[in-house]
Amino acid sequence: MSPTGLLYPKMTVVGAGLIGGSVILAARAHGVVGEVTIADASEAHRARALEIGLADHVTGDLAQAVKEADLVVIATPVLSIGDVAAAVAPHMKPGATLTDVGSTKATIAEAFRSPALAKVFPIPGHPIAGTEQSGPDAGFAELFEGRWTILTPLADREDEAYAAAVAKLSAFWRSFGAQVELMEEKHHDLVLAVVSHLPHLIAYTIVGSAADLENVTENEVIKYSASGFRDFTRIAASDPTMWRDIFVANKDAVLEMLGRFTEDLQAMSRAIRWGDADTLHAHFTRTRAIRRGIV
Ligand code: TYR
Repeated sequence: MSPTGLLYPKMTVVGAGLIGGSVILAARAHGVVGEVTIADASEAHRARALEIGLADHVTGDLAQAVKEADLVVIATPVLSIGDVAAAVAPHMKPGATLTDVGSTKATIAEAFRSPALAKVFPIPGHPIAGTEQSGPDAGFAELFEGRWTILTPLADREDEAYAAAVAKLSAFWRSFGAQVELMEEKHHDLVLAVVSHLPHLIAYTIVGSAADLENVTENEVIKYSASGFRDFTRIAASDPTMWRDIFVANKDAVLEMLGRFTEDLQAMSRAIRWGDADTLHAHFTRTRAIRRGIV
């Protein structure tokens, strides 16, 4: 139990996946929520969530699920978050908080600005945490410990009551070990495009490239993957629907970063072709220093 105390007597999580499940387990473990309801469109997910006792109530009925909630957390793939927000809007209690955990924020902030959400506190959010696993069994209470959660409060809603809702949601994330940062949503999407979306795209691409080779067997790829390939295969095993949605939703920022990356890759290619050892060494020295600044 954390010293924070009960923050939200009733919490509803839409989407019983890795993140939704982890939010529930973490919030329960630290005593910051009371009754927990899960809403999930998948019958299989609902059955499994019930079986493992992930929530007090499990339902497929969104309206019913959010009716009494003090906090609603949308933890579905990015492209469906706006639709879920629109669907729950007329049924939420005035003064309740609505948040999400999506990996992109601009399109979600747009949806959260809907006049239908004027009586609640919509606060887009993104915990920078995860694994390549998915589904109701994938969650664990410690997932957010020592990680960042970025909230992108709506600039046009910054009255006192809204600020208090943001402070409370920040306390919620902090209670189970996350550090919270507030950010403007477009800036968030640009930063995440380079630190998360582009790396995933590279992993998806390189694993595909290796699989397509005619004269290298799949067995060899797997066998020798400790030589750098292994981390790519882990990332490339991430949930396909989740990542499809991220690239559709964050098109502009990803294309901007991909353009820069492609130019830099061309420069590396030139250095290798001309045997420019100094350029290669200088580049690798710089990147090693960056890594050492991180860990
Ligand atoms: N799936 C990533 C990993 O396994 C983690 C992650 C992905 C975190 C997307 C945040 C996010 O938006 O390393």
